[in-house]
Amino acid sequence: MIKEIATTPYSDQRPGTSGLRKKVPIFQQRHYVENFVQSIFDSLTGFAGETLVVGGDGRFYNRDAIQKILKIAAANGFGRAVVGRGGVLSTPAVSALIRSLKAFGGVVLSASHNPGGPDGDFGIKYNVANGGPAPEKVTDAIYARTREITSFRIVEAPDVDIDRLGVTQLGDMRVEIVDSVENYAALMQTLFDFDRIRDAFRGGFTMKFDAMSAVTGPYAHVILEDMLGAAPGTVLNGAPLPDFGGHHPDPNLVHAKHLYDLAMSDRSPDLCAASDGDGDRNLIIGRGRFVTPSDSLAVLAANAHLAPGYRDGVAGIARSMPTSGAADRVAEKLGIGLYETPTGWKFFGNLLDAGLVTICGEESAGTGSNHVREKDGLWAVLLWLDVLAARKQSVDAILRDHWATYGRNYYSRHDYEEVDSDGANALVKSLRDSLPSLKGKRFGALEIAEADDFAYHDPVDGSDSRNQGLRVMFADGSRIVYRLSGTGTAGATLRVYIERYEADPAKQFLETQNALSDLIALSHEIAGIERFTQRKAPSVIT
Ligand code: G16
Repeated sequence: MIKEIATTPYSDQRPGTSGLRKKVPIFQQRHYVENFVQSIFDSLTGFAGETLVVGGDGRFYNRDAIQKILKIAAANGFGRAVVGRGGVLSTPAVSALIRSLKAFGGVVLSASHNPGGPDGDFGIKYNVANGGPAPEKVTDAIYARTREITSFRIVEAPDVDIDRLGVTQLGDMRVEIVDSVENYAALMQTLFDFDRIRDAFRGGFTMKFDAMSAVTGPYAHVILEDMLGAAPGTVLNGAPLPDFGGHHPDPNLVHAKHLYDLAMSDRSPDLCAASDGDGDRNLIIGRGRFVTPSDSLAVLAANAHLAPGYRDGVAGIARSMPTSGAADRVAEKLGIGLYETPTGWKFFGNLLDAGLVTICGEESAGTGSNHVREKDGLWAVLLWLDVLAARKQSVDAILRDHWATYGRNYYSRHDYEEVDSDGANALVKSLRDSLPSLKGKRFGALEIAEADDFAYHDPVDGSDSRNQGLRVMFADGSRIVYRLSGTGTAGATLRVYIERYEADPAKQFLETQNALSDLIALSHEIAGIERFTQRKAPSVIT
């Protein structure tokens, strides 16, 4: 039976960089989830009888939210819902399922790399028929709707058993519970040379993959250990836990430091890798060599043709604006397009759909391709594995060769987390106001060539996105970029991205923070970081 239930709007349901992310207790407020989900459906048309994919990273509140979403979807007229067993699907697996089932869209439940648990974070994101995050015009419409919603529609029925594979009926909607891994693993087999990778493992290649007690555990066990023959024990922390074991499932050098330490030790396997809460980010560290996400994008783009799924080459490369320019040099050499977009995977969707780009990446540990419309952590690991197996070289050797060919972009991101929002906003305003006067200013050997507020014009749909990050660009090609995170859930997070290009092979082996030290000092001075945030140093350096 369908019920129409009266509700009152919440004022804080504006989707950020990647859907609505808040602390769990906020989502647990009365009708908070219901309002947002009904607002999603109110912003869409033409889904009567269509298929909706639903799944999340298994974090705390995933199961409760799924029951609500299914009942609201059924009441709103969807014909079929496809749900990963236990409500578990990685973000790229949702994208893959939407595409292979030709579904109308999907709902992804995750707060990505943010901690989980009763006091942790949760999130809801809507993905459209191409498998990617809804574009801004849709998220804007959803937000507008959340501000005026007065009721939602829901089927009154017992909860669906989401742990048993098979089909059940919920009102007029069919609910299919499917294996979380199968469809995704089959897609990976079409892209990579599994025989070649299997041979490498048989020949003694070793790796550790840390699933961080998050969603990629089951995927990695099946693909790396069962299908590719990696030694049992290759996958660490492979059982997904609702609170990620109390850890921060963020595969960076702070939260995956143990992996970094292992890779730098004499016990290092050939490859250390990790993925985040919902499986879309990746960390790649070879024996003795960390690969920055920006370099990883460039190396993968330059070598993708070695994998069967990309043997015809790469049509173009896209990167988010704050991502380093390493990929630009690869695009230049290959004679293909390079697209610079705002932060947020949703901006890659149109470029991928139009066939303008094949590979995309972001400094925030995201890399992906046209196989889905999300970044994809395991995909990046598998492409690295395939390239390593094909070239029969170490990660370090491949990176050195890359820098010798293209030059090295020294790159680091400094995050000031949970700073006071008013202070952070004041910093951005003050810096934005000072942009016109920065051009031509000299700081020692560094001269500011250009300073602006990044704006993006989408070449496919013609839409414009403004205020996407403050760029200070120097005459020698160095850059400092400032922006506020759109994914934090407490206070504000100021991100400062610092980059310097080094063409001289003799100078390509400095420690990164040392290589960037003058720019780092300048990043404080130009924006008055301490004055506005009361912080002398960043909380996370990646
Ligand atoms: C999300 C987005 C990414 C973005 C990242 C960081 O990743 O999908 O496109 O780069 O957030 O965004 P911000 O700098 O605004 O915090 P994820 O892995 O959190 O879904």
